[in-house]
Amino acid sequence: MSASHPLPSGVRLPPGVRLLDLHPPRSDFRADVLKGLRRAEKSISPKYFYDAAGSALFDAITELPEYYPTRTELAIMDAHLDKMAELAGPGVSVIEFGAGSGLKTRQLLAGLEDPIAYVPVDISRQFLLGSAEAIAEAFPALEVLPVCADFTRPFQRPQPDRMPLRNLVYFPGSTIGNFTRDEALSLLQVMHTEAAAGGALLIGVDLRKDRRTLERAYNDAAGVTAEFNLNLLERMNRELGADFDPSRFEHRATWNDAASRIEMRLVSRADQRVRVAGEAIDFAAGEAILTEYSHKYELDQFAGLAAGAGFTVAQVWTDPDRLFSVQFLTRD
Ligand code: AVJ
Repeated sequence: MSASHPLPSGVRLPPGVRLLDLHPPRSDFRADVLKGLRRAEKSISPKYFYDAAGSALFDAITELPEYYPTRTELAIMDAHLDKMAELAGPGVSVIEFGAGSGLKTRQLLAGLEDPIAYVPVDISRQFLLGSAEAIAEAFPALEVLPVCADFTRPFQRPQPDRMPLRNLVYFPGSTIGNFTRDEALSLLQVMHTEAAAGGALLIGVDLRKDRRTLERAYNDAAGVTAEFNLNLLERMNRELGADFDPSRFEHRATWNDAASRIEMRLVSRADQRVRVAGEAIDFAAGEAILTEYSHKYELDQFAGLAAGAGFTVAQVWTDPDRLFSVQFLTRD
């Protein structure tokens, strides 16, 4: 674990950016896929959606008329940035879980009073350096200290040259929704640790709403979400030498009210055998691969979960239709 580990050749850090490379285990796509496809209930983690094609498709999703979360969260940030900055106070170090796409992060950093440091944490060195570079350019006074680590486990925090008054953990996008309650609790516990004494968490949390709105958001008319889901099959073909025929699978996204989540699946249209990384995987007609959960919370349920990790909900902002929330959580 050394900050001076050599970077891959060709990577040059801009001035003001220092990478702390904690060498996260390269998530093993092949092993994870085979394990997931051998289960009685086949599944693949949603983290594997985001190769280059998948990331571009996700960007397209955020622009869809049916997909309300991204634009709603941005509008909430826009409307209440002053109050958020007031709660955060001056001289914070912003620790972002996941390398930000940029827009929301820039908005936040621009609104804060004299932020000391920006610490994006991501398992992908490539995304991390891309976002670090963009932020460093836009905010020359900010210390940009990317950390390459798996944020689901506690990690070593880099020490900014200037002492921050408190840490502000930032976790936008309702990415928390991808995790089951148990996983979400343990992730909140990691954020509690990283916020450190007197620190806070600013988090985007999507809210429970009617089935129609939710199922539309994940079954858009243009079929972009279907493409995003089916890209997982293409990715296995590209990277694992699999022979999936995407036309023989169907995108399905349904609201599970009891579990309060959207469940995304790829459903086999026929009995078929597919080869993945040299192994035969059989599908019965109608059999599915679970690819994503997207949990939606009631405010009191989320407050209960956060309390379990040691956080107090200090303030909640929502849009007029109460579709989405941005929440400011504090810890002692
Ligand atoms: C990025 C996990 C918040 O759950 O809404 C969008 C991903 N999946 N459409 C979500 C997603 C299908 C998104 N998150």
